[in-house]
Amino acid sequence: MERRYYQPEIETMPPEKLRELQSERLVKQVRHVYENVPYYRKKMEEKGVTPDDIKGLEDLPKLPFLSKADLRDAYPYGLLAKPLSDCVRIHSTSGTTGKRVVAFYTQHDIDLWEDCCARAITAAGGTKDDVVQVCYGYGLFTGGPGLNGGSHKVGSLTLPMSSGNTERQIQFMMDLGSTILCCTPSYAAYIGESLKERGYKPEDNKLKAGIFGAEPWTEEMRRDIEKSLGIKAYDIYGLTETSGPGVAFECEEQAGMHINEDHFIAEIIDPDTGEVLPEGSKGELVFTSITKEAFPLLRYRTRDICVLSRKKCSCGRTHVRMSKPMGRSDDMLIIRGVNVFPSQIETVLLNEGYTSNYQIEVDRVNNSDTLDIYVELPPEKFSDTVREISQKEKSLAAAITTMLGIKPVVHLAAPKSLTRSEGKAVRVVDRRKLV
Ligand code: DLL
Repeated sequence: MERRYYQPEIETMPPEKLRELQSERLVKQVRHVYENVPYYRKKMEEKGVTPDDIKGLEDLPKLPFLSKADLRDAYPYGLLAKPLSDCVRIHSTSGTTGKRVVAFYTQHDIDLWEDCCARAITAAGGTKDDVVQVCYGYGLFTGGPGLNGGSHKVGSLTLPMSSGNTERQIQFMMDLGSTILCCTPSYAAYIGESLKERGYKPEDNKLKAGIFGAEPWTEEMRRDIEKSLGIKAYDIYGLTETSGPGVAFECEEQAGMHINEDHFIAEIIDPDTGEVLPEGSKGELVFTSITKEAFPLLRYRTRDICVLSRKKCSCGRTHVRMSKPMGRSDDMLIIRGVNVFPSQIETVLLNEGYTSNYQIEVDRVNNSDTLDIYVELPPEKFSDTVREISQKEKSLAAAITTMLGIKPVVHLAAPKSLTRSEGKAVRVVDRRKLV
């Protein structure tokens, strides 16, 4: 098979040289952050570290961690390392209590991020002759803009579809002969089903590959999607805080995602103790971005649990591979591609005059996530008429939709009818088998 690299000299850089490059960039980045981000400087001072203590990769564990809580504390500008006038874009992800995480980009940051996405598209076989249909959401979410930029860099014809309007997705796919599909795996599965319902066979479309991520998906789901669309399906990983999609991507081996190590240093830590774990251990993934200018997070705890492997890959890339995330070390759920914290739902319930007796049930039916919320009526809201109950359900569902951006089905239950737990309350039942 022909070699598919976008930046071959970097993607296949000998490991020792890559380590040297990381060391050099880390030293520079720590100084940049220390000098420009008072919030992080204070954290370093509290740990008794100065930029002079960081001479290379081996000194990384001396630095303090950053977490989502820091991002909320420092919201909106507290972690900015460049003057706002040098920034050209923001992206954002929903936060726990309505406060969002906002990430800033200079033009240089956008450029490097798009390179990462271009590497992913090239690894999936994309060239300037391809037609790349991007149906990740566009807007504050990083999915659409990231893959869009990557596709431009590769020189492919880019269809900036955004998500939804499946009828139109299918029409463009068929009429314009899309060859690469970029969206969440659940949407890919849905498009596959929709094509079948309309009488199309897998060989009727021109697709050859798909680049799917932003939510957990299984090998079984991969096989289903590959079969229903007649393609090879590639995983892609990333998070808003570190730029967006393209932090890591799969090559033709489909055996773990190569982390773009010239831009990100990856560590695996014990989520309870913070101790750095040896290669091959399962733990929380931590990233240090060594090239970002505006929002350069050092030792950022992703809360994603996974394993790293430095085993040689037959694709020729030398960058470390991460496994699919196997879960999270916090309670964040990803439902239909949207990050959801149970506390967001609880906030709405309490604001609307309900109690904290509720249960969230998540399932995946026909490859699409379902969200059901069972809520106890407080005695004063209890009513016997079906109409009144159904009105209350609708208005509560609307309030939750405003908070989360996705629509739940709300089921109101009689006072004291939900099982009380004797220990920790089990608020979330996730029936999806994602790993
Ligand atoms: O989901 C960025 C992205 C867009 C990635 C498009 C891939 C494709 P956030 O909304 O900030 O950013 O969510 C980040 O999503 O910490 C993981 O828990 C989860 N996640 C992202 N990619 C994958 C994946 C985008 N391939 C959070 N498999 C991360 C499993 C994923 N989980």
